[in-house]
Amino acid sequence: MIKAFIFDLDGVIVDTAKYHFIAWNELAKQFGFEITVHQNEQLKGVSRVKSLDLILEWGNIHLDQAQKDLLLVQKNKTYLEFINTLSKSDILPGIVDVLNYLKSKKIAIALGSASKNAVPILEKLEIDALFDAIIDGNVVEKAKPNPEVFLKAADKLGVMPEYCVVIEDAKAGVEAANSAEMMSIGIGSKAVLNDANYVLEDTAKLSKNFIDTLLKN
Ligand code: B16
Ligand code: MG
Repeated sequence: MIKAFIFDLDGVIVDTAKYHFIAWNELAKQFGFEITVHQNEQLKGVSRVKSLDLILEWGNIHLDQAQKDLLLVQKNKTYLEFINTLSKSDILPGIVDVLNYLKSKKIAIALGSASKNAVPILEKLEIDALFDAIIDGNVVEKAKPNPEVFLKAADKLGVMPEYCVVIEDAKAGVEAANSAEMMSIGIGSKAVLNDANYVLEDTAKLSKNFIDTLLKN
């Protein structure tokens, strides 16, 4: 019996991946290289600290912690300039309808994101009030694929993990949901998200019919 839905943020509710990509690339350019689209895929769902480590590894750059901290602040500053332009119109197709439909069915809703900017993003999108629990990068210690983010969300909602459904666009997020013993719905390519219980090619496919089928089973 499904009692809660836990949504990832970037790639499920809003496409902020393109802004992360620009901000990380500005940083990489300072060191004389650029991040490829393929490399950017590997940054999805990965924390800011871990993303920087990967990028420095790709550029074969070695820095001390103080230098890394400065870069993390710089990257986030660039990223926030884009985030400040967000509005309701940036919410991915079908998401507002799904959130409202779940509310009407009295299904609990949580956010489970690696982002430390999750709350201001939801506020910009004007959907923060629809979430019964928000678990983000500020309260999670172990990054996806560790299930901590989703287990904390279930705990905050007071729902057993087996009654939760996770909506994720990243492979690491699907793995985290599976480790938490929750049902996983992947948004994106079947080839990448093959471990998910269901894969939908985009958020517009999260129809009322699809939700009803899940709730009935
Ligand atoms: P921030 P999600 C993740 O969000 C992004 O997919 C990932 O690219 C980003 O590095 C991470 O948040 C941290 O974001 O720099 O805002 O703390 O997909 O888990 O919602
Ligand atoms: Mg994501």
